[in-house]
Amino acid sequence: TFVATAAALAVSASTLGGTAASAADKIKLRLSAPASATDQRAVAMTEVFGPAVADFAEFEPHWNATLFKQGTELEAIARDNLEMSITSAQELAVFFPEFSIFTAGYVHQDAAHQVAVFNNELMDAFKQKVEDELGVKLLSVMYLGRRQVNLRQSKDELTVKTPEDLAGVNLRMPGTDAWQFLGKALGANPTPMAFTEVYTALQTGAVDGQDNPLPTVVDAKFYEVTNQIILTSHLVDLNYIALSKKVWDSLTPDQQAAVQKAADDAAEAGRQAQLKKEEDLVSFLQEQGMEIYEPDVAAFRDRVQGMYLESDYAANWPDGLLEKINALGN
Ligand code: KDO
Repeated sequence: TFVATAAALAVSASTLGGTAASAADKIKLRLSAPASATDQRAVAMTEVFGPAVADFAEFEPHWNATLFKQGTELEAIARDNLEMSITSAQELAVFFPEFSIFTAGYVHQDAAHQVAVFNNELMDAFKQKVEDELGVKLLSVMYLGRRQVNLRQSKDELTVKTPEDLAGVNLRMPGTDAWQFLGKALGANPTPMAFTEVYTALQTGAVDGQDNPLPTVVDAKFYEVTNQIILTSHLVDLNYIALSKKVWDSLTPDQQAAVQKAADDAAEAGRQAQLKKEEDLVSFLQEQGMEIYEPDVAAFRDRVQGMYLESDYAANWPDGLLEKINALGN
């Protein structure tokens, strides 16, 4: 019978000295994300998260959006078709408009501020809603970096000092409304497009530019098909490590604690690696012939913040929340 067989298997496993679950018994944790395997978040998940849960879970990441298209992962988790993703506030804002506060330009100040906000009680209601209504648990916050404007045009062809200089510039932004609004707030003409299509679009001139942190510009080799980077730092970008709530509920308390710690440790390792890259990569990019310079950042900040505050987005932000977020920064 099945019971007898299972008991026999358990005996043979313990005879072999193994206490860990066999591969067949392990919980499978498939993660889908558009990031490449060499992106620092991916490296941290593979090298830190996976091994830390290996006793009871088989971590199976799918990078480059090969399992699910960018932006469809949350729904896949909600429908029990996927266990994990590295999601964004922009994607969550599609379901819960109040998440747009974390997508607004010039709100988060730096990596430490992101962590302080995520771990503060002000996040409790956000996390709870995502669990209750989407069946997704947000485990930890990952640092993507300061997003910069990266264009095909040389500085001679177009020098960008203020948002007005971006008028008519066809800027690829990721594909949700929150991202398009940010592109408009920067003064550009935003075009939605999946991350995996951006390199070719830059190469062929289908778009004039894109925005991402410097480590992404290097990792995705956008420097091969662009000529300048304007250091607007318009969004200190974050991601959340997302796990199916159903999977979470199926874990023992010890396993839950291990998953939580693995996620926090991976986020921290990825954050430190990404911060270092952000600093180190300026000279690498310059060696590749990129022109990198600071615009009038105050002009960008004023316009972006002003546009958000006047927008419908701000109408969905809980009263006093922006002040609480600001108070957790410098
Ligand atoms: C992008 O599409 O530009 C973006 O940077 C958006 C982020 O939220 C994140 O999903 C990221 O892509 C991917 O992980 C690829 O690095």
